[in-house]
Amino acid sequence: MPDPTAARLFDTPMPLPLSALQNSPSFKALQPHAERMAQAQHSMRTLFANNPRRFAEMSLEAAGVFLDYSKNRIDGPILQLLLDLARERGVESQRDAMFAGEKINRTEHRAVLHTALRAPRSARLSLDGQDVIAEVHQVLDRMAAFSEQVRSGGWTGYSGKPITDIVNIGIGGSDLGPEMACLALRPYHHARLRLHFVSNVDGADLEAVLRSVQADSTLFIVASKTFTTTETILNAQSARAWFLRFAQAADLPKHFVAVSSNSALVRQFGIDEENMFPLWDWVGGRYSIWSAIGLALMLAIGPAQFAQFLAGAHEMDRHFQHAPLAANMPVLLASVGIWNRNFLHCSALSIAPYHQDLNRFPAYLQQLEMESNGKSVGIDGQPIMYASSPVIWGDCGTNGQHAYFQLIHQGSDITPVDFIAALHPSHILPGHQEQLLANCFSQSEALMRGKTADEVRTDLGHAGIAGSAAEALVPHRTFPGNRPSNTILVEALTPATLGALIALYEHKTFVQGVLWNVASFDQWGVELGKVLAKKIVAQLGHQEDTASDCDHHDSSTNGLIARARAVLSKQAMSE
Ligand code: G6Q
Repeated sequence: MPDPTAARLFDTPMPLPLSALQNSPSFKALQPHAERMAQAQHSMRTLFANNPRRFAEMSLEAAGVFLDYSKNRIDGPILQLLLDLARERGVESQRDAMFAGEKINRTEHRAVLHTALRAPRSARLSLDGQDVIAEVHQVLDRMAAFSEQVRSGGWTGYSGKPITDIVNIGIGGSDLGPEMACLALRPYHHARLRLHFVSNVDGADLEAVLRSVQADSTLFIVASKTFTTTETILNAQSARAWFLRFAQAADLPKHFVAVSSNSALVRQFGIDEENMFPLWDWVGGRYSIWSAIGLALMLAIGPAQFAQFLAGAHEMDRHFQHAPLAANMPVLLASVGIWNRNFLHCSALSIAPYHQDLNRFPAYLQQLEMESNGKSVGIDGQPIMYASSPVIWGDCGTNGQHAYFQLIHQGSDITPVDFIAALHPSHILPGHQEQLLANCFSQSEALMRGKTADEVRTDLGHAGIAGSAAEALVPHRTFPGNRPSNTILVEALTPATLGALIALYEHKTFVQGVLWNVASFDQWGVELGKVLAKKIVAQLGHQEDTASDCDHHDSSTNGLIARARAVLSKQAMSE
């Protein structure tokens, strides 16, 4: 099979057929608009100047989330065609199939029902004869009862002390969601409980946490859907070994609970079923914060606030299900992303939360979007001949402004930005919030407007720099502008608005996956990582210095293994 990536990257004349997406009438009709938008009279500066209603026309609110997508290189006809494209590619029917529990995860033959995890008790949904909503609420009730006990101090450690520290051991989807959400909802935390997250198999991660906690007041949550993930199981075993230096095996049930769908392995690890909170195969790892994987979050903020978190997401679900495409926030956000990726050829999207508590949100979205849509084969198994997920990266504002924003303003690639802010601060320090928001809004304005050479000359003139000295500086101080961004605002970062914000991006990712026709709910690239290291681990652990053991790889890998073995075996001998 020819490598489609090569065709895209090097423009080689490979005779590959156009895909259904590229053949769709709206996709074809959109192409000339990209050229049109490159002309000066269609720059965003001009579009704003010519239409005072642009912001009003290109912004909307749903589930407590406000989206301004007016600072994109789009206009009415483009937007219309993008929405036609969504319709032609079956976004509405695919969406309905997902909510109805159809097995839309075709490569794993599973339903995709994270939306059922936040449906109210009164909702109805059955899957393979099981009452999904009843099962979900049964687990939520168990989580709530457990959380209440821990939070009230009724659940005590082996010495009778209440729990003070909670250590979530998990990785990927079993770590990023709870960690991101716990950080985001910091002001809602129970005063006695400190939350820790251990994911990396690098023992430094666990060791640092173990140094900061006391065994008799620490609760470990081993969070692993499969309970086979090497990093998590090794970290959990090391945590248990550490714990048993202070306590007896009989004390384990007070200090170790599990979240998993694999009860046999949980039992084998030594955790009783009554200390295990289940999840189902129709919950993808990166969509699992709403399930028992959210236990750390529920412990931190309490069952009532966790219910608000679910309710916020559910409100966004209802909006996504029922709003017409032209007023449907996830569809609009996804469509603008498709325009930037497939027509303006932007290969990255930067996430800039102007809120310190959303520190881990870029990493969370990185997994959500890149793991879901980082694919180059369509659902039909054929190579796709267009770009799919952009690279998602970013950091909190205003820090990013003092670092990589240089590239965003003046770099050779155009990187769209999603600015995210809460209008109310989550602190009481005067003056900070105005600074923060001013920075957020002025960055998107500067990206859109840019600065012309004449404007630079005027500025230089005011600073007393003229003539050749000024002309030498002009190209460096000119900003092209016309660089796209979205701004997403919530009134305050609460459990409900955080839930809605996450659900917005989940559905955006879903819509883009449908348009790109990729299998958004599998992750074979991640699965590969889970098996690749196994062979080398065995080779690294081999103490005899016989190079032939690791000769099965290429010379680079063999050489790296040999170097590591030499150091590790010396270290083992000196211990
Ligand atoms: C998420 C991925 C992946 C997964 C981790 C942890 O969608 O599948 O990030 O969550 O690999 O898997 P376990 O929960 O099974 O340990």
